[in-house]
Amino acid sequence: MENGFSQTFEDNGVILLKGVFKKWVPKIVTGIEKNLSSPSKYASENNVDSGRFFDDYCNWNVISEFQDFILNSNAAKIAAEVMNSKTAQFFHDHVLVKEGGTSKETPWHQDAPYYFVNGKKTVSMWIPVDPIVNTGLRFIAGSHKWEKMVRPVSWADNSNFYKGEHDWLPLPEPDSDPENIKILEWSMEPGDAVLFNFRTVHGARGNETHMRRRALSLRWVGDDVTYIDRPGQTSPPFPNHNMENGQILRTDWFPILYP
Ligand SMILES: O=C(O)CCC(=O)C(=O)O
Repeated sequence: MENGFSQTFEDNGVILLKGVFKKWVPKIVTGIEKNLSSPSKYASENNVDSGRFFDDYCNWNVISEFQDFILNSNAAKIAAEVMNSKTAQFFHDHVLVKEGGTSKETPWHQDAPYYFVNGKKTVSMWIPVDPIVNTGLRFIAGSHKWEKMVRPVSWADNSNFYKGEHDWLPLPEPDSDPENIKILEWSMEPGDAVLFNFRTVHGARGNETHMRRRALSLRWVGDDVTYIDRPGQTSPPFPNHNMENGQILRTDWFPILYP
């Protein structure tokens, strides 16, 4: 692992790791194709005008290739290291497929407000299995340190994700303010990963290429994380979880995989 691995993540809220999961790509591809052919009740097509933007989550218990990857790769160890946490607790898996010819952008957002997770030590790992040029995630450097969170929206139509009035920041428009907002983005190869904090603001362009853009995101939490109520049903919802504010996430649903 490169020197300053954790420091770069701490400063920018995101880090690119080249080739870390390269040998797992065939398994992840098989898992994604299984998911596409047999979506769960949570799958969404995200209301696109052209192409396809599919996403689905929480399938690692039924897709053996995902389970193998999550349990037997060094993902948990990397998660603990980058979060600077003694433990890495698995939160969920998320498949995201933006087919070629899909103009729909992924809105700028943070993962945190959609989740019932409170704490600084968090990491999402976005792992593409197709080459990425101009179609990958884009990050606002340092945005994980913003005090308030950005208004979470429905990806289908950018409407408010939670009902009612809440003290969110408005959706940022980083492309119109390049002098003040630094965007980080990279070309990527299959099996590379971008790791980012749940509070790092990110989004993506449409996929105007002729290539598929399939990715698996793994979500991890660290040793300072506890359950927090949000103003409505979260995404994923995890019905009947029976947790209360301040509890650590129940380990029978969210296993500690490192150490
Ligand atoms: O793949 C995308 O377009 C969005 C992915 C994302 O927001 C995430 O993995 O947190």
